[in-house]
Amino acid sequence: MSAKGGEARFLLAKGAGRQMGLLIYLDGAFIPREEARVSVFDHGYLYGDGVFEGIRAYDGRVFKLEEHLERLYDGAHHIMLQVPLNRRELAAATLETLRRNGLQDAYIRIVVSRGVGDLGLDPRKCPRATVVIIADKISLFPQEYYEKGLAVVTAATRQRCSDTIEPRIKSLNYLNNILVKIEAVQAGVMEAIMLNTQGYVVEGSGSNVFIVNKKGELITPPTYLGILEGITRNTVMELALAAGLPVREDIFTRHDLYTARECFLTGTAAELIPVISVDRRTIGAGIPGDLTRRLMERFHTYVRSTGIPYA
Ligand code: PXG
Repeated sequence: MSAKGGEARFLLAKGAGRQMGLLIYLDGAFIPREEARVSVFDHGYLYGDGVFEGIRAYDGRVFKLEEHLERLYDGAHHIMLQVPLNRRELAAATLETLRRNGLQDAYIRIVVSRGVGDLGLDPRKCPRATVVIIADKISLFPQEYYEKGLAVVTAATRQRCSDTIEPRIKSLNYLNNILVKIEAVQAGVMEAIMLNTQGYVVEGSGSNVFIVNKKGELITPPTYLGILEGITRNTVMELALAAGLPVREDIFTRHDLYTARECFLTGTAAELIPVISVDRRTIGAGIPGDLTRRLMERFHTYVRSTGIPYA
């Protein structure tokens, strides 16, 4: 009996060990997942004061690392947050996190928060920013949705105006996006699309949006409308241009969305995913469109043929 118990404990420990195997970068040290903790006095926790990035690695190479770091440092610059590492050092720490965890395909989360300080908003209370890098697996939507497409709704929650928190900053303040996600969940779908206060389509809760109009043009909202300038979005625009497809940034409304021939969402976590209905209006033929599928193929080939190797 005791041997059995011992075996059970061992198996449990082995299973748990796999989980615990994950090493988190925290302020210069690599720490087991269970022990990687940030203070409750960190202003990232107290006030959502900080910036983050979500990055992917494919086949041992980090996709668009420089672009992600540029966005992170631009956001930090805007909120006057001094990242304690320079870009080269943060890139090296990111690659090292991947190596330490032996991950070939991964989702990487870099979080730079204002750091530990007293209660009170004043960022000067925080002498040093906290830097966390997590590398793990992610699958945002089940595989079947990439094949048959997503049903989405438009959210009642509007995008914040650029004169409030600039949507181009990937800040730790994601409550607006979470409210949009809650609307999706309440409607029984996986994602919701946001409009701005003028009724123009802007983006998803964690993704950018594209339509193919009746002329066969690929259209995505311009950044000045108030969106996160997605790195996947920019990649898809480049791939479309390279393939000779007409692509442009333009404003459009729910009507254009409902009457589009095709629609899809892009994001680092989501990659490229077809949308087949919006607010229960069928998009095109109600199946992933030809152009969407062609771009998905090009995207998957491209991500595996580029990026910074770390093996
Ligand atoms: N818009 C918003 C609001 C985002 O948060 C994107 C667009 C796509 O950008 P990239 O650069 O990734 O192509 C994002 C990024 C999630 C999750 O779990 C998604 C993001 C960030 C954090 C979490 O769905 N998306």
